[in-house]
Amino acid sequence: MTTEDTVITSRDGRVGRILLNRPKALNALDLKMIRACAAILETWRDNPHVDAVVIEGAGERAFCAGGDIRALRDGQLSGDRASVDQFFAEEYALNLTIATYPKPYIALIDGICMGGGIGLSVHAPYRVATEHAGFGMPETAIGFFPDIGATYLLPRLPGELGVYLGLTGLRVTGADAVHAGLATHYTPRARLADLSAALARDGVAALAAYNETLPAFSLADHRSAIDYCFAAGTVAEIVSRLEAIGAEWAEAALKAMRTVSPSALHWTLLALRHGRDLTLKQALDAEFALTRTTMAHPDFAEGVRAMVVDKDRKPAWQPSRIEDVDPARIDALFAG
Ligand code: QUE
Repeated sequence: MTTEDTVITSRDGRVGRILLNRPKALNALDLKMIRACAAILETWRDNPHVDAVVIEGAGERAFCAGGDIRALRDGQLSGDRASVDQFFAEEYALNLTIATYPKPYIALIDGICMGGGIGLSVHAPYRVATEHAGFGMPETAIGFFPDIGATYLLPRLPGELGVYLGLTGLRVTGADAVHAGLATHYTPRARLADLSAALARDGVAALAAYNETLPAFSLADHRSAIDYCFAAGTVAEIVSRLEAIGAEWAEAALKAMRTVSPSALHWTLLALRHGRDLTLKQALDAEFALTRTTMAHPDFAEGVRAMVVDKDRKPAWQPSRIEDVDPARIDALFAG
């Protein structure tokens, strides 16, 4: 084990520890890291000395910002679909392993937790968020869709909160994540190291003593309006309901929706509605199929270029307006 390892695993008292250790890349997951997590979980599955697993991210900026989308874009553009498939197959298998793991799995989330980071945490029974946590599923901004089982998770959040988060890609705080059901416990950063040590000593019983009173849900006053707007059957109808609301939160949602890929809004809404009736395994399988069709659309390569590669934040979406998306083209992505 060296400090260059991008995943550092160790045993500490009653727990097995996983540290995502790529802080300069916001602990974004590459295939090697996914394999390291999957392998250690198999090792610990039947190890009688490991009562629980604790996963954390190195550094104060991120738990995990997502997946290695730059490599996925390169694979897609060079026609190396096998490498792209391999990444998603192993990432989604890890998501399912975490959801069904026979021992308590506790994610300590201090900093941003998006996309692939949500997949490493929210499927688990215990997710502790600090006041510096930021949860989001921003994939529409890169012309993709909320994957890693999010098509199962988001439709199960209260009301239409999950559709709101999945379409806009807006991030919520740690406290709001607990209110929304994305996190289960709220512990300030200043006490997180103590909690982590207490978990090694006492197992999950330690969580309660560090669970602090939640600040109010910042979306509480907008919950019913969010539910009304995002229950609409089409992206166009959601936009028109938001326009009619005229509140600040609705303007922010509209601004976000007008920035992200118009096509991605359409396929994300369909994927989230489909996911409502699926098991997690079925949703992950459907997402895998959807990676093949959505990534072949030019918006994926363009979105990753604009947001991650060149960072000009000026993607040229095709089409560029929500009303110009052809519904037949979106429906075709779900066929077969
Ligand atoms: C939207 C996204 C992602 C994003 C930016 C967006 C995403 C993702 C990353 C990311 C962050 C840090 C890295 C990295 C990728 O950025 O999913 O390789 O080091 O993983 O606007 O969906």
